[in-house]
Amino acid sequence: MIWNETMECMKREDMRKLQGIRLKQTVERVYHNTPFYRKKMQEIGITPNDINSIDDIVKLPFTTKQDLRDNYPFGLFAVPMSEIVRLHASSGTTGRPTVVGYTRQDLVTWAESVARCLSAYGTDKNDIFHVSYGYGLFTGGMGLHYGVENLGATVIPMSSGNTAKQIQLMRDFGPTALACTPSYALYLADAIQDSGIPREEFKLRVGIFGAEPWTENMRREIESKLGIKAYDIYGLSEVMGPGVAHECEYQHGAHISEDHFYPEIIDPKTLEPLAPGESGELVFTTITKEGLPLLRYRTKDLCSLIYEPCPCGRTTVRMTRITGRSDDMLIIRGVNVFPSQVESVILEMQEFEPHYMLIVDRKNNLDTLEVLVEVRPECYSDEITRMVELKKKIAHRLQSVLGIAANVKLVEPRSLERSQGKAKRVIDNRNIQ
Ligand code: DLL
Repeated sequence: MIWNETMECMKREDMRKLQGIRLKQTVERVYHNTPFYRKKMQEIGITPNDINSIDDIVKLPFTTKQDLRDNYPFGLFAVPMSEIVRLHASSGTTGRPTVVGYTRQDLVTWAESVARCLSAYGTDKNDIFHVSYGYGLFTGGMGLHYGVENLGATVIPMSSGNTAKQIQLMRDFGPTALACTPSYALYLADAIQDSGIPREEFKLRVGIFGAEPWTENMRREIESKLGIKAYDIYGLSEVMGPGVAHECEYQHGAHISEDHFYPEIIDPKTLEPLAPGESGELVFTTITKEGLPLLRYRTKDLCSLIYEPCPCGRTTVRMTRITGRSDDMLIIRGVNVFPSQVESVILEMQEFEPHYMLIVDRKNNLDTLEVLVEVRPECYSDEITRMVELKKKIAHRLQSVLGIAANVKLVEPRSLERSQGKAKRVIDNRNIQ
């Protein structure tokens, strides 16, 4: 089901024309209303008159999370505070949070973008959504919430936490769709199993998972444990929140609502745009946003764009799964390591649960990588030789995928801390500054 056929199925030339018009309007708005952008544009000697089509986007300056932090809290807003009706913030790992502001129209756009996602997942007004993304400053909970209402379906604003209550209400209210992080979905699946309540007592059929990287293996794991179809949803607070991109029934990349969010892929080192299909850093320019318009915002997310038409009928460009971030990449003994690589190894081996932790350290000037991984209850044994064999097996596989040796520690089922929000999978104890 296509929610907004005009926009989602538009011919490429028409879409580019529309994007050009909207880009020009955005550039005019920020030039006149945001001193930060006016200064940046003056520095490189351009004015809104230099922007006449979407191809001119490459003339514009980039924006980073640091720019938002430097102008904390509201310095990049392009409208007076009297026009801002909602604030959200994303907690950074360090320092000041990134604050985002929405006008009334921005909230309409956001709710529509999320409704497009939900529609593409095959849900409609007859569905009941259990939203376990956190409500509050995080965009996940409220982002999904208003999208569900826009769809006309029923929303259970559960938020995160209190798993026992979540399970009770999931059984009693009969939600057909679950929205949460993929790691919490796995956690819930285990908790449901532990509760002893038969799966038939739940009506779930669709899952809407995002906010953190996950893999195809993890998708299969969630689908089989919960008996649902799991879909990817992508987004980031700075650009809007959840709903920037979504999968369709073909699940071959996530369609970007490019009438609102214009994507580019750049080389994160040279900052040069890459050719269609090449992998690099995803950059977004918001072309309809009023409260906090962003020019060429560097997401640090690594992926590529698929321009070929999709059999679902949507013509919007698709993004592949995020394979890592240009800034969460670990360099261990000179080798680039992404936590998602470790995850893919763990998930392809049946003996392990999809719960793991990487601990990076530096001993005697040498980087060390320890991988803690949970063994499935049925494979866990007191027999040392069996455990040693298992450890060897995964260590070998990790070495071949990562290109470096990891010190593997097998831990008991359920012993690693579970996350109810975004999973924390890496502890980097090195102090390399
Ligand atoms: O995580 C918004 C969101 C909420 C998306 C709920 C989907 C569902 P932030 O907290 O600003 O916003 O974090 C944004 O999370 O740059 C990615 O690195 C990561 N991320 C979000 N969705 C996905 C996804 C929300 N589907 C950052 N796959 C982004 C991989 C994702 N990574």
